[in-house]
Amino acid sequence: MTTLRLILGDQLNAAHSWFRSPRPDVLYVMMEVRSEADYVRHHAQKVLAIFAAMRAFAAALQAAGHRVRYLKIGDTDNRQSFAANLALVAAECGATRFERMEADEWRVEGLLEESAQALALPHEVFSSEHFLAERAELARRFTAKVPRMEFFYRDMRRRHRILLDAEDSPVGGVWNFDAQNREKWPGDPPAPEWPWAGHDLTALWGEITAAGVETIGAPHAGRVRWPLTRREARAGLARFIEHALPWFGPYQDAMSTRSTTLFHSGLSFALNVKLLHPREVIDAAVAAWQLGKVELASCEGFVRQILGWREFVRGVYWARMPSYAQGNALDAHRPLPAWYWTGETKMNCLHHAVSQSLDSAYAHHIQRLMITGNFALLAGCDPDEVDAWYLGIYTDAFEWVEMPNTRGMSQFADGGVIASKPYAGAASYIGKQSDYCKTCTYDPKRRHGASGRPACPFNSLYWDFLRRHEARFARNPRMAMPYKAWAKMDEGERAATLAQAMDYLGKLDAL
Ligand code: FAD
Ligand code: DLZ
Ligand code: SF4
Repeated sequence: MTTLRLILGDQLNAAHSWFRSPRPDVLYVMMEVRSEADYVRHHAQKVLAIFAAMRAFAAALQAAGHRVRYLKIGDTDNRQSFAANLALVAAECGATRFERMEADEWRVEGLLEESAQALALPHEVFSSEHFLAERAELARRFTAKVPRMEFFYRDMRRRHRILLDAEDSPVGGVWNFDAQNREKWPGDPPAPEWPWAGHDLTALWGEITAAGVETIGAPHAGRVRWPLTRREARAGLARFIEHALPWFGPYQDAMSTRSTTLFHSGLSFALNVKLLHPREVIDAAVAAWQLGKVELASCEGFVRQILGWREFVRGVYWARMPSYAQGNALDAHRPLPAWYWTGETKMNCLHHAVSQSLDSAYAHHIQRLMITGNFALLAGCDPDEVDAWYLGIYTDAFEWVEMPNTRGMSQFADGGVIASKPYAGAASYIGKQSDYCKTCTYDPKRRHGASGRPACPFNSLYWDFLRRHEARFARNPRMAMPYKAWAKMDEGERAATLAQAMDYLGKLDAL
């Protein structure tokens, strides 16, 4: 009697009840497969980090006495898909039962259901024991009407008793300190170094390329700077709490040419492959506040991202898939400009955000939302292309979290399920939050004009975006200010601005 248990590349949860004690009747199977490496063009560091973390996890299980069958990408008997490899290993070991954890992606859940049918063995699905809200709970809370994130978050604070006082009210008297979290970073305090040490994965990179996997971005295979084990992830969490969390709040929305991460944690990869549990990350932040090491505004701002946004987008994803993947509420069809794959644009903010992403497989939230995402939104780029770009380029990109952020929060392609207004901004916003504009070819103050320092494309595209979508947004109270400003603008100024937008839209690749 052998039970075959599948562990996916983003299920590296050593604390899972499966692993409490070794069982001679259980064989764990892990596999590096072309079907997962190829369904989208991934960043080289994403493939490297996932495979290396999977190998380290398998080795740790074996060292603890568990039986593991591990298929490497270049193994000759690797059939390169979940279904075919499961059939192979089930036959090899004479499996009498198949068990797996819930997959986080709708696509993979379907593949594994089909694989289980084909195996024709008794089949059981377990929780991944990672999220704070289980899928059944999400199904109850995310019905036809999706709650607003703020109310979901307050509910999660109450349910999990996080940052509450004795009367079940939020500590500090308010639920949300967002208004205090919008400062520009002057360069002081100095931002911490990149949070992760390097790993020499040259041999693994050789195996990946020999197998023919095609990737984007810089592999930096001799020094892959991502956490591969729980021990490393825990150490990174401790460093973040000590050196960055105190400044997380005020500089949460800041951007700079001088720092890739600023005061962000860089923990998303470790969280998403489940090397870290969200509760331990939240508890570490709350403990730092209780000890007086960080202000409440920073602690709460950080907790909100994990207890609020991360769990919330997962709720939206499972409530709305598969139709969510087709949403294109703003009817956007332009191809993504070619420089999204090279960083070669004169727009300094985009040059930095894209180049950094290609180099490190990381950008922090406000770069994703207000630089790369904002531009694609204003230019009317096809959400399918935008989605594929975000799903490939970041080490933390898994569809359940990437898609609602991209299609919903950033591109408004879901028609407002996630965001109550589009995250559209002109150069004034980018200039206020960053040092990008100072050294840019374009003039952040101009709406139109090519002579001297040409007008910043974000400005004319912003007004063109508002005009294009007037019917949808003009009556949205949160959009009243810009529509009023547009109405007040001189007729000639409006015409010149829209003509500038037309001109830029006709030559996006050259900007
Ligand atoms: P920090 O700023 O230190 O935040 C701490 C943690 O909070 C993160 O590690 C993450 O787990 C969580 N978090 C923060 N913001 C969000 C959010 N909006 N949604 C869900 N969790 C959040 N996050 C991903 O994990 N994977 C993605 O593929 C992804 N794609 C995105 C695409 C777009 C267009 C946008 C606007 C955001 C996306 N995000 C994604 C959310 C967010 O940008 C990243 O989680 C964050 O930048 C990761 O860096 P960090 O660990 O330094 O985050
Ligand atoms: C992202 C990814 C990649 C590139 N490769 C593998 C793989 O070879 N084997 C595997 O088990 N998982 C991989 N993953 C992660 C899966 O795509 C992940 O399990 C799904 O994204 C489900 O959330
Ligand atoms: Fe970006 Fe415009 Fe500022 Fe240049 S001027 S950095 S394009 S916002």
